[in-house]
Amino acid sequence: MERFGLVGLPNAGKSSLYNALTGGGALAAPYPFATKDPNIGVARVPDERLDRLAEMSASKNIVHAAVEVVDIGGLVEGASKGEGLGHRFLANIREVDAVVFVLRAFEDDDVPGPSDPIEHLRVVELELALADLETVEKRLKQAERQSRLGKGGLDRSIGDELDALRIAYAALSDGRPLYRAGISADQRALLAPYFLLTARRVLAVVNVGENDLDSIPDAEAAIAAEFDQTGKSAENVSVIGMCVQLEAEAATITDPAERAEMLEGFGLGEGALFRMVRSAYHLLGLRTFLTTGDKESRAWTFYEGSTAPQCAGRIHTDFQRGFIKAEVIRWDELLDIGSWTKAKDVGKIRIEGKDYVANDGDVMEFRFNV
Ligand SMILES: Nc1nc2c(ncn2[C@@H]2O[C@H](COP(=O)(O)OP(=O)(O)OP(=O)(O)O)[C@@H](O)[C@H]2O)c(=O)[nH]1
Ligand SMILES: [Mg+2]
Repeated sequence: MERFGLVGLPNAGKSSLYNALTGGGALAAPYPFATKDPNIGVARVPDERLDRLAEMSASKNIVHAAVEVVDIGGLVEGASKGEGLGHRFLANIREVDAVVFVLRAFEDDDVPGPSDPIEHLRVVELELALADLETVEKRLKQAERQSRLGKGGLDRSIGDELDALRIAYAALSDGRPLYRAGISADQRALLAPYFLLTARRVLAVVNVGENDLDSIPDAEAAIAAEFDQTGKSAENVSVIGMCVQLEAEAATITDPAERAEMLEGFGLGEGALFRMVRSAYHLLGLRTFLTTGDKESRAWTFYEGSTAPQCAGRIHTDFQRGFIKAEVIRWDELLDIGSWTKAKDVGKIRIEGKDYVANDGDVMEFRFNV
């Protein structure tokens, strides 16, 4: 399962957000380093398409897609040199697929620490960039030595890697993280073995106070502008503002109607948690296909660009190995028609072969033999 790590300064609201996302009971407390060992939980990816298909099929069981969320301890200035939870903290980040920055914008006299989200962002970016700089510097020296030893018969792959390392080094020396350094996908792949902290995609959550809900759009814009100074971050970064405290309170209400009423009362619509999980999911290149029947309706995760057999493999490796064909229809088309059998009768189910590239929202059935 894909993993998101929550990263930020102490008291930013990471554990509160973790609890809201996973229904977990992590300690959220108004003192720094309340979290020492990471909390790991599972967040459901809400999906209205799935709910509606399940209703159509009168499914007994509904299974949502899910992601893993890791609540990591707070980071402080000097973390790259071992301050605070330092190295332990950095090791926890290396294990996640995408990073969620939690940036505090709420003011509360009972909760120590700065409440300027830009200050939070600067400290977090600088510490992660410094940690990466150390890794890249070491590897760069090594690679330069290797390429000198290679003399005339310079190994091509080392040459490409050297280029990537030099670009990374230049950006990191400026304190600029790699997600906004304009690194190409090929260069990123060459740097992958070094598990760099800033080479992954970032979703920034700006945690706004419960009395400042009107300021959410401005807070989002300010952080987005900060990220975009170089104009090179667009596809790697996204920003979402919310009041974590209110979202967390709403998340504890189990009755959906009551929860909706509370969020509505604050003018928060469906709430920001759902939007946050969906945008994190999307940012990672994750997409969903669906299966539906009277026993079960289910959302399955696949990577953007996957073919029909690769999607089949998400269900079972046998399905991929013995893949013959996929029967496919878009979720909303199926819903309009009203049932799979009817859709088949009117010839609306497409037959797709092994080269078919799946789309987000496809409903699929696979034919295979083993
Ligand atoms: N007023 C207010 N308080 C909040 C908000 N979000 C979190 N808090 C409070 O801030 C304190 C710190 O929150 P945590 O979720 O423990 O913060 P953390 O980022 O996990 O902190 P560390 O684990 O120490 O790094 C708790 O007392 C929360 O109740 C908010 O939106 N408004
Ligand atoms: Mg915490």
